[in-house]
Amino acid sequence: MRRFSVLALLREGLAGQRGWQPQWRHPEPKPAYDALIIGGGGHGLGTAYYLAREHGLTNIAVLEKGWIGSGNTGRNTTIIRSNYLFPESAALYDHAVKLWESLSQELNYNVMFSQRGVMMLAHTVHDMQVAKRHVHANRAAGVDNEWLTPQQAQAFCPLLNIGDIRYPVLGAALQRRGGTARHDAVAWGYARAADALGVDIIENCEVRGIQRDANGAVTGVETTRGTIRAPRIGVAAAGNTSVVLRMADVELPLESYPLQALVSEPVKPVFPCVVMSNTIHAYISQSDKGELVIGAGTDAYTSYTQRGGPHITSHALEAICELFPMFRRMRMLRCWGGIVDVTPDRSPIIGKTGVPGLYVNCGWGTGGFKATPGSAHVFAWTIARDEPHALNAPFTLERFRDGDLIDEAAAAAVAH
Ligand code: FAD
Ligand code: PYC
Repeated sequence: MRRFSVLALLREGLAGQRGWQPQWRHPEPKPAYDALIIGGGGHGLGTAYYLAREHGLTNIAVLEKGWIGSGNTGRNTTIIRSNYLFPESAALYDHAVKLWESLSQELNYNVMFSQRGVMMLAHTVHDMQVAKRHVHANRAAGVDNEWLTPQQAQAFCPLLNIGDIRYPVLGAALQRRGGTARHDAVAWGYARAADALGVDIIENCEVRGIQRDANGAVTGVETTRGTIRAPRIGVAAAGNTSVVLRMADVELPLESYPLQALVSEPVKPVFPCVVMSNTIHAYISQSDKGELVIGAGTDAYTSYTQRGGPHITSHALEAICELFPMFRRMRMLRCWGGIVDVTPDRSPIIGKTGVPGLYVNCGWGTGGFKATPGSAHVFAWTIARDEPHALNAPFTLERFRDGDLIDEAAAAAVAH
């Protein structure tokens, strides 16, 4: 069987892959749809999938200015967890973790979800107090989280240096149900499944304007591939959300920053879990390809450049080498940046915008990959019913007007 597939692969390679079927169609945009989603990342594609699958809206299109997954979905370090402080957040992120657990089956596409455990280190007494507060709050909300001593942390991740280092490890919070998934498989899996339900996925189609009628309601968009009409538009454009929403005169409380990550040369499996250090702004896991996946904090300055300062990654690497001395001689292969959209309380915005027919899903900052299925699921509900799902009702734009902030700066962890 193995021999057969290697031969088949060879044959396809030599024949220009003519026998491979495209996983989704590449249709020309129609003049009009029942709904449009701007942004072909995991959140936008997932939203289209749930709109079609759960709400029967199949005459819809996803408009992506580049290729699908070319934004933060394809740039992130894939850490998935739900150990946020407030019950509203724990409920939203845990909704996502539960959907992750069956996503490969749901989409019939292997998204390689691996619940290998996410361990967040504490290096100071203050870190310990914050981490224990999260452990207690999560357990009260029915979300798994546990406190480990330094020795227990090392037993869970044997490469961890708990000796006398610049950043002593005083303990760790461990969410065993946390882990990783394959980022672009999430975009591809949702795209293929949405396409099969009739959703048009239109790549290389940048939205340049949002059209509105005399009452202010949306009527369509102007794109690099022409005008497309629709009475409902959902925006899932991550770091570009402010730019897109300004096309409809909507100002959002968002700031966009570069966030960087890097990968090493591939090595055999050595690293069994995910480790994050919020104080040091560094985190690490090993991909199934064998690369160490390492992330850093955000730049201190707002920017749309998709690349950050080199001092940020070198700081993260110094810290990683102290925590895991075994990696000192590893060579880094490449690094990159994405633009993350950060709200004042470090929680997302999912809801209506004040412009009839225009909905937004944004503000995930450094941590929206983990939320992809849950966020897409409740955003689809919001667009289909013109009202929030119970899980995203606390995350609408009105909370900034009413002062009902959900301050997750400590749980958002990296960067903020
Ligand atoms: P995106 O994937 O960015 O999709 C938005 C899409 O909108 C883009 O493809 C873009 O091209 C498109 N677009 C923008 N403007 C327009 C327009 N005018 N017309 C048409 N299309 C447009 N989160 C975690 O949970 N765990 C992590 O470990 C993690 N690590 C990260 C590491 C890095 C380096 C970065 C940058 C982010 C990380 N994140 C992480 C955050 C996470 O990647 C994002 O929150 C999440 O992927 C956002 O998904 P999305 O679908 O909303 O956005
Ligand atoms: O939100 O868990 C997270 C995260 C890790 C790295 C970047 N974001």
